[in-house]
Amino acid sequence: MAFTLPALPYAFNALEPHIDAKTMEIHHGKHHNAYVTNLNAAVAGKPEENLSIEEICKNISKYPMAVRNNGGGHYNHSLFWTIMAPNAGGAPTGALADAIHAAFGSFDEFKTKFNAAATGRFGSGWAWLIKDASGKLAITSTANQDNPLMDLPTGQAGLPAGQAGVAEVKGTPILGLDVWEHAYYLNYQNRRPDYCAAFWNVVNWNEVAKRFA
Ligand code: MN3
Repeated sequence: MAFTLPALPYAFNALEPHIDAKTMEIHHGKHHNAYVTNLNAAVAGKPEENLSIEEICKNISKYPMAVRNNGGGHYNHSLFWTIMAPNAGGAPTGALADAIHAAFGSFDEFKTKFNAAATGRFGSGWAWLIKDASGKLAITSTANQDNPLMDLPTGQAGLPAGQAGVAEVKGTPILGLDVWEHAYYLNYQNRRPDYCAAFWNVVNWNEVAKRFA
């Protein structure tokens, strides 16, 4: 098996009451697991089965949609589990806090803009905090399982009809929020803004700072 499902670094119920145990169990064990299984099937016997998932994302334009969808799903969820933790939340400190203030004015302003990206993403997708090539922070969002690492055109340009573009801004994700309904529907139903607000209580800023560094 080229790719494996990473173990969840905490118990299914560890993020309650913000994210419920049943959602975590299904999200990790069924949804993420399916991306891994389908990614392995899509790369079986091909050179890309020996690449890292980051390398695959950075060259995603070379691969079929099954690799884009399931490879993106594997990368995105692998990041998502680590940037959350029990007894977390609060505000970042140090160099990351400075960079957030420099880019967005204040931590509250950053959260407002990130929540706007998360709630404004129509249908399924992700909101991201990314570090761009110059080291600056930016907020963006992507549809489906795309992510800002992917070497695809911005907007709709150059893509086959019916395929959404990827992030308007490219860079390395350091924080991501899954806004697919499977991430919140059991507990929040249609109330995506409530889920986005609750997310701040479980953000693992130590891990985000490590990815920023
Ligand atoms: Mn998901």
